[in-house]
Amino acid sequence: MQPSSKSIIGMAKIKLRCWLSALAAVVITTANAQNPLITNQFTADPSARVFGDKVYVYPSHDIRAQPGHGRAGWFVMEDYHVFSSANLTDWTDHGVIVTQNKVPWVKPDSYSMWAPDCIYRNGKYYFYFPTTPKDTTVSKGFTIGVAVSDKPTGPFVPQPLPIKGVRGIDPNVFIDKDGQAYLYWSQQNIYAAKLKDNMLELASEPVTLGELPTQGLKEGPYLFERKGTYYLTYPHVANKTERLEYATSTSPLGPFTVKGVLMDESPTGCWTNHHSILAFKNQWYLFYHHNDLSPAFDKNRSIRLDSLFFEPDGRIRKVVPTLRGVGLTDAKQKIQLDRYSRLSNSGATIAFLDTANKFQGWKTVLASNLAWVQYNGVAFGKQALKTVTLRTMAPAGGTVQLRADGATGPLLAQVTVPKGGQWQEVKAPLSAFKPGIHAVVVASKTDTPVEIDWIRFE
Ligand code: FUB
Repeated sequence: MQPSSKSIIGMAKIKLRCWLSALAAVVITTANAQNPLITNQFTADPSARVFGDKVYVYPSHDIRAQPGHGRAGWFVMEDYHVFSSANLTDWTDHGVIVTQNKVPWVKPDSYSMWAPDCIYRNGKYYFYFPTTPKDTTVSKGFTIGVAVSDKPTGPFVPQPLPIKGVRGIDPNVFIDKDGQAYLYWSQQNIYAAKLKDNMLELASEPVTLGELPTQGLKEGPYLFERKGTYYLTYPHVANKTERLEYATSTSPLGPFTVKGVLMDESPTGCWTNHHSILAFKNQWYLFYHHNDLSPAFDKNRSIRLDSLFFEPDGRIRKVVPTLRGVGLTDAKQKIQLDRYSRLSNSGATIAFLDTANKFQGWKTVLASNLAWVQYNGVAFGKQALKTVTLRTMAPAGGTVQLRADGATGPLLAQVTVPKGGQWQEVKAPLSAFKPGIHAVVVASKTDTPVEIDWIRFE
């Protein structure tokens, strides 16, 4: 039987509705090779995992308090997104996976969806999150719940109740080689317990990991194993703000021996740090956070990523935070020089493009002759590129030179920036092409300021 024109229209409408709802959950790709990793929203407390051939990051999601929504001056967090990347350079936002008012046991509008974790077991992804229960007999403060999915990107279905017997924040789950799973969490101290095979219930009484520092807040535990050593890593306030420390053991439940600091306190006073550590394609990485996009308010944070190395005896080499981050930047993509590797001691500064909308990102300002900025790890490929485009502004006009590999390296291009108070894209021919991977140095040749948003080779 032929469908009637009415039913054809009906089917088309249904298809359109399905298509529109798929579009509503559409992924947003944010190409970004530098720190912070995500620049279109605040992200914090990154729990990163390798699932298949990709890295997935489950951060918490800071937002600004609005009248009647969240407490001004404090953490305001209502949901979680998940981000993925196959190369640690291009990140895809898969959208919201869990939101406070859709979890049956969560106190509505409590805006306390703090640092989560996610782990894979037997075909399911278990997402652990701490927040405030509406039933205060469960906990007067925080407790920890689980949401389960068939895919790392969701949909995650929250369990009807939080995990029994857990009070605290910052869940972290570790599965040992023998298949035993452990839950770690914090509430002043750091606690641990075995998890049942269903990953939803404790299988043992919680123990306090008591060999850690006794003075100063400890939170955000993250446990991993390498070459038979169990590393318990955690933020700790030894002085004024959190730094990342670690202790080791031959067993997931300790006893642990404190080993040292793996990242110092923030030099600019961001009070929290929260991290995770993983190996991906034969390199270890540290995910952590800083308040890059909100320098005046450190409860609006942004996740970062830097490489991590072990000494031959298994100690963790201290990670020095960078803006450049990890990975290579394709010469044909926008190269954000403000996420620099090196900057000249005088004349070069970094500033927000728009102080009223910091999500616009940053610019490099070369204020005087010879001021320079260096950006490492630009992948030029093999095929000769012919031009470079700068998004730039020079109120009095200016000239910059681009060189490969260093301030005295081969000249790639000289670019004259016409006088003007507006951003403009200025294109110049390349005088040389260097195949392969190079640092790019951009240096001013005039005493009048030149501002650069990004550069791109073609
Ligand atoms: O993000 C809220 C809280 O701040 C986390 O749970 C702590 O680890 C700290 O980063």
